[in-house]
Amino acid sequence: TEMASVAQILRSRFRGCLAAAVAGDCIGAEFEGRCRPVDKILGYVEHVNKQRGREVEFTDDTAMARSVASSLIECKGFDARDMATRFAKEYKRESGRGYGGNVITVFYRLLDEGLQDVFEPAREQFDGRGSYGNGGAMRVAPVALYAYGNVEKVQDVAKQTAMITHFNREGYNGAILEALAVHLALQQSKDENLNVVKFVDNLLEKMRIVEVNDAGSSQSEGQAVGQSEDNKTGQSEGTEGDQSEEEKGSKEAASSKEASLPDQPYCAKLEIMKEFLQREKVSRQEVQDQLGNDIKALNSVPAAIFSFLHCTRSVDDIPTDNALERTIIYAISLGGDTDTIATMAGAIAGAYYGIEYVPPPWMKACEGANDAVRFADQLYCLATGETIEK
Ligand code: R7I
Ligand code: MG
Ligand code: MG
Ligand code: MG
Repeated sequence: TEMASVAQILRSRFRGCLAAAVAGDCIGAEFEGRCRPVDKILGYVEHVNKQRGREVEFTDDTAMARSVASSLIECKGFDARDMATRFAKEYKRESGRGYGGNVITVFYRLLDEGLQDVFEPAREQFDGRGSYGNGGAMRVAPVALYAYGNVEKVQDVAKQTAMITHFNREGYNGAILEALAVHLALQQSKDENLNVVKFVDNLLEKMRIVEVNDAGSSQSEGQAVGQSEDNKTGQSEGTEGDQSEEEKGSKEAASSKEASLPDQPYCAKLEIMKEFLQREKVSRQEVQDQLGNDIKALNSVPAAIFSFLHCTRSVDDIPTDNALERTIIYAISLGGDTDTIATMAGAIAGAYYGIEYVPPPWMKACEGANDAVRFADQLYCLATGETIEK
């Protein structure tokens, strides 16, 4: 029936989201921290396609996404303490998955059973500024599935799950943006070509509210949480007193510009992305320079979203008709934090194209790909209240 087919498509998209996220992490891991010509990546994909077992291993990105998924499933909802404990225990079980350099300090503290506030260790990272790394965003896809159909819940739970390790606004807002992109991808009809500019406009509309609401709320200026307002004001008055009128004027101009852009850094990146998408050609160099490709959430979530949108069309040097495959290869070809950019791009692409687009050889080669399908089915049941007969 019609209804059954709508349900089947949605279920395929849930599966595609988590399976492509795993594939992006596994395949992208080979190139993390490097920037290789696209030929080398295509060659590596050929190699992956010939594997018969589960040789291509996942990294921390998938390890943590699995904890997010299993916590939501087991608790039938978000439980910060349970999720935090899963992160920490998983790290203790397999610490060699390539975790971020500082997040492991949080894990050790989370293992302490006397800990009162699960968010405290993350809050104290980097002298009270919290981590701006992409660790909150890289693992967030299961949240968008769990909260399917409720955009407020998507944003709220994305933020909470990120804050267990990433208290910096760039860290958790990156998780919100990635979750919104997955959410939006799940909702898009595939009957007509995706309007990529409208997709970005949708994200901009949501992120404006997110970024305006917590601008200056905490760590945006590198200010330690807890530093008193008096102290801040005192400092700025002291400096301005010594300046000439001319210097003062240019400083005011600079700070009013800063108020509109750096307070909304994700919106600024989305505006650049929109401009890129309206152009005939965009070089990888421009994407790297302007959107970024590193471990900062701000310099990787936009690159992942762009990879998905850019690859809805053919890409000259990536000769595949499969747009999901193209997305992951393109994301990796941006270099830098390749496993993470590819896992985030994969999650969005998978949510749009569905599991049928994840190449079967990848499902076979990538460690954790089948588990991802199982998690997706369980999240589907949780989100829709439907049951899947096995
Ligand atoms: O964000 P996180 O979980 O790392 C994820 C990355 C992904 O690429 C994974 O694939 C894995 O390779 O690691 O881990 P964090 O330790 O919170 O952040 C990662 C790194 O970002 C830290 O080790 C720091 O080098 C840097 N960093 C900061 N540096 C200075 N000041 C994050 N926040 C700050 C900061 O506030
Ligand atoms: Mg990793
Ligand atoms: Mg790493
Ligand atoms: Mg990485």
